Amino acid sequence: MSTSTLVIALSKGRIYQDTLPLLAHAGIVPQDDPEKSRKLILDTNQPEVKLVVIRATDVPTYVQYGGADVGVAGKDVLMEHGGEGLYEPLDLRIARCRLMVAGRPGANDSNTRLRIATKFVNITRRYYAAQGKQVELIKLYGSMELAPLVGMADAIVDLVDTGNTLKANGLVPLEHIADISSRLIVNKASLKLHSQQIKTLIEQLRQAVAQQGP
Ligand code: PRT
Ligand code: MG
Repeated sequence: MSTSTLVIALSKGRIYQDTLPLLAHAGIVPQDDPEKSRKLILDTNQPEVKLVVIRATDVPTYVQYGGADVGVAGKDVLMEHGGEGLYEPLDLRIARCRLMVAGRPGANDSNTRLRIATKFVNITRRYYAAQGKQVELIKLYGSMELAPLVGMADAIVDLVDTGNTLKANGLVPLEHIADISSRLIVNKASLKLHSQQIKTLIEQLRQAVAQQGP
């Protein structure tokens, strides 16, 4: 790839779907559909802009190490990653949800040390440490809701949108940790190298977000 190429990292699914209209506002239109294509680098209508479509949790890592110049990642993923080497200039206000402690009603009342199952181990450790509480963490990679049902954990830390997944499993939200939305992230070296290209992109996306409404 030429050095003037700008690489944008996205994840499949809701982030890709919600970012497309924002990119279109910036005049960037992908030439392939990542849900159909097996290609890892997608061309766009602009010869100097490429998209890479990767796992949501890998987006900050690609941008941190310069594998991509910019990316779109959930605040949950950024909080868990730590944000090292990343500049976060814009809240895109897409893929919104809440990061919560959830469990059976009253699960967090006990005075004994709680067992928490989550994929967000760093966030969870910090959250309880700030309250001076010792918890036991169980790292999972998905379907956290199952852990309390099979008696493996007292509670979970997970993302909640409608609350339907919790409800379907007899769980309730117990504590609110953070409001989540997706953010534009930029590699700090890229910002210097592609300064004008990236500043223009940020401004166009900022306008698209404002037009998108509340
Ligand atoms: O799915 P995969 O393992 O490939 O990766 P991922 O889960 O990291 O990616 P993806 O695309 O599912 O999520 C990407 C980002 O979308 C997350 O990092 C969040 O910032 C954001 N987002 C917004 C959500 C949700 N809403 C959401 N509801 N991510 C996940 N969920 C899940 C949640 O984990 C739970 O299982 O949906 C379920 C709850 O939804 P409700 O509506 O039943 O409450
Ligand atoms: Mg998912």
